[in-house]
Amino acid sequence: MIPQVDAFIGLGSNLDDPLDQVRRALGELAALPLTTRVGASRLYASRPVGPADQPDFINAVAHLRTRLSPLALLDQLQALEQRHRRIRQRRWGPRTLDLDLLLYGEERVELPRLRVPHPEMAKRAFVLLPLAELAPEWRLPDGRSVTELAAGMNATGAIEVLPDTSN
Ligand code: A4P
Ligand code: MG
Repeated sequence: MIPQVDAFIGLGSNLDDPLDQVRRALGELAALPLTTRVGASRLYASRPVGPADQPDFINAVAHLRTRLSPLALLDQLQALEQRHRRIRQRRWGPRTLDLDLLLYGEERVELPRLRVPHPEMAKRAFVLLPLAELAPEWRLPDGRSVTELAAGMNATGAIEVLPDTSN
């Protein structure tokens, strides 16, 4: 059996009640097989990266410990996206739920279906800010610190933490 591995998932939504999409998805991640959810960031509202003519996003990051392999975890994430009736349209366009496998332990994966670390993560405030909140001591496989990457983001006005009204 695969030993437990720390995995970080980026959640994003900008359609069909994004707050609800992300909150539900955080619960669904906690229920994945062979997996426990050990943490979740606060929710962040962010301006779209990529095409600007789309609604703002809600983003968050979840910290899992899992015995699923990277591809088995991706299968589970894609099944969850389908359950949220995600309609795939244009690249970087609006979506009801996007689940990205950001980090899987210290592993690198380079497959047609899966690249880990997520190739865009080090450039994206909507990933780095919630990730640094959740796991400030974490490093990418190349040694870069999550906290230092987040501190290097100039995202003033583009992303903000939402007040916690969920519970
Ligand atoms: N894939 C490869 N690596 C991974 C990975 N690490 N995690 C493959 C998840 N999937 C991965 O993804 C296309 C294919 O990537 C999948 O079939 C999977 O096998 P997709 O989710 O179907 O397509 P996409 O999301 O439209 O494209 P992409 O490049 O994944 O977009 P991103 O990077 O997910 O970005 N702005 C804000 N503020 N907040 C956002 O959340 N999100 C995006 C989408 C753009 N702008 C945003 C946000
Ligand atoms: Mg994606």
